[in-house]
Amino acid sequence: MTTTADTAVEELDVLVIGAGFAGIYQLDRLRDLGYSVKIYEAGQEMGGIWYWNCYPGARVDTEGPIYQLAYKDLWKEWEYSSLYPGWSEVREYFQYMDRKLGLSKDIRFDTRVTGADFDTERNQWVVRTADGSTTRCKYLVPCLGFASKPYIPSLPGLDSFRGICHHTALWPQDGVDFTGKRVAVIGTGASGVQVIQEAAKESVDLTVFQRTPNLALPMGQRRLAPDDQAEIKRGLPDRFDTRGDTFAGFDYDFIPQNAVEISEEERNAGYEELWRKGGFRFWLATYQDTLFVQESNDYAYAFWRDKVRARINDPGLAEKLAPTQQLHPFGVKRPSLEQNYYEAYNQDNVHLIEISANPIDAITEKGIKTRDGVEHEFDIIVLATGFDSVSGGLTQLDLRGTDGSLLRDQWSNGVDAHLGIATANFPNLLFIYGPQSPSGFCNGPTCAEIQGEMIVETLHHLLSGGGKRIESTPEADRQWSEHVSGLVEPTLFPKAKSWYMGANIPGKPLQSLNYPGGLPQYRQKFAESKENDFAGFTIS
Ligand code: N01
Repeated sequence: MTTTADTAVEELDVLVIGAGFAGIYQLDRLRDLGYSVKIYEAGQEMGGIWYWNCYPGARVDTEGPIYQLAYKDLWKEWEYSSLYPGWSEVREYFQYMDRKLGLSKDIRFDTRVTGADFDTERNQWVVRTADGSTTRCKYLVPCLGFASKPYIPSLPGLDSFRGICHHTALWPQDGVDFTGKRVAVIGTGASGVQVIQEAAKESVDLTVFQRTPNLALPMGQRRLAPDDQAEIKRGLPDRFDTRGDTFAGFDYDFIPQNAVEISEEERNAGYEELWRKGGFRFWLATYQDTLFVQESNDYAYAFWRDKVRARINDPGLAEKLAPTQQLHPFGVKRPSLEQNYYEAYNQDNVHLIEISANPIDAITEKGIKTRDGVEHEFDIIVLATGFDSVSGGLTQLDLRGTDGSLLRDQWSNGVDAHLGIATANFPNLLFIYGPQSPSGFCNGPTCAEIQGEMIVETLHHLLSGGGKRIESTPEADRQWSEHVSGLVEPTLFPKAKSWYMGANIPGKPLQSLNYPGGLPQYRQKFAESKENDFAGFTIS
């Protein structure tokens, strides 16, 4: 640490922002390679998304065994107790990694980075934090996840509500008790579905405000017995190896067969098998044309709809939760994994208000007033309204590049980011889970390691050539954007208003925020750049 007249300025090789999977992998890898590196983390603990999203029912939608790092054989001594672990157990996994790797000694908790300027004379980032401190680093590596900027819609009167109101991603660490309370949940995305399942059990009265039904899939949750754990351990090395070769970093991939080219009997037998196996298989291990060809997608939707409607007693409710005609193609808005979501609506204490037909007019002191003039009274309002996803984490920071302009201004008409890890005018800024990388399409720990290694290799290339500064070119950024647009264009993704396309935030430019070509192609693109002397980057 160097000291100037009035302030102490910490100097580092690498400053990582965020102590989720990507951040801690980056810290440990770079530390081993001899860099001076620290993480600044806004929360009080490690865990990234699992620190902030501690709402009732928060649970990972990836099978636990592959929701961990393959790195340093950490998995040999770790077991999740159920197939889909809850948030507190994922946090325990981070504590376990800390005990093994000694991470927290190099993490400054409760330290929110607010912005950074690039000092072109010293080729350093000058990073500011909310507590007023300044840090200088050669390389800045934001590992913000794709959901670090919660989105709260501008609902008139929101501040006037006298009860308890929280966004799911800003949930109080000491929890909120739903027991005996009248609860409202606004939003039926992944967060909404999970919190609804818990609130239905605990509250005296639950009202769900649904704008678009979630096309949720059966999770297939189960406890893992000692025999299961032993079998999982035997299979894990192969499953880890497979992860990098699949579209979404899981250990399964699309069936290389088109639903439109096979008989109805064969197609339905395939769907039944995927449904029985559970999880995201009905989405990401299904026929390869499902997310491209409307006819194929229609088959998947009809199968999903009929399965779900069979679980809902009231036909009117069934029509709202699983409409006869699909509102958007299946799977181009993220399906949730559920355990008892549809059965919850059969309970007398659970009500559904379709705000597409009867919008929220205002939040009042007592509750929520809908367009039909009814004021619904609540003790607790849960805002499960999502995130300014993928790009929002970066653009909320005051990051200023070489010409003094802000990153959010540079991206005001849309994101351009070479390989999804760098953008012109911002040298030595390398981001993980960033826009136009697999990000929200990828199992987190898989991409933490794969993209983490890309950062390691990029820094190694820079330093081995004696360079001080690496940055992508505007041309490379533009070409990458065009490549991403070209990949999403033939898919059905643009047909839904989803966070995948930035459509959930009013005024946000519409574009594919995640890399839609799958992990193998993404890795291949990085390999091509590397083989060509890191094409798309300039070094000085
Ligand atoms: O957010 P979302 P999320 N008035 O954007 C509604 C990951 N995740 O936090 O669909 C009323 O999906 C909105 O309605 P509509 C996962 O990748 C993972 O649930 O836009 N309603 C929608 O229903 C996920 O996809 C896990 O019509 C409004 C909801 O709010 C991503 O994070 C758990 C509204 C927002 O859904 C985001 O999920 C949780 C308004 N003005 C999250 N604005 C696990 O792995 C929005 N909505 C378990």
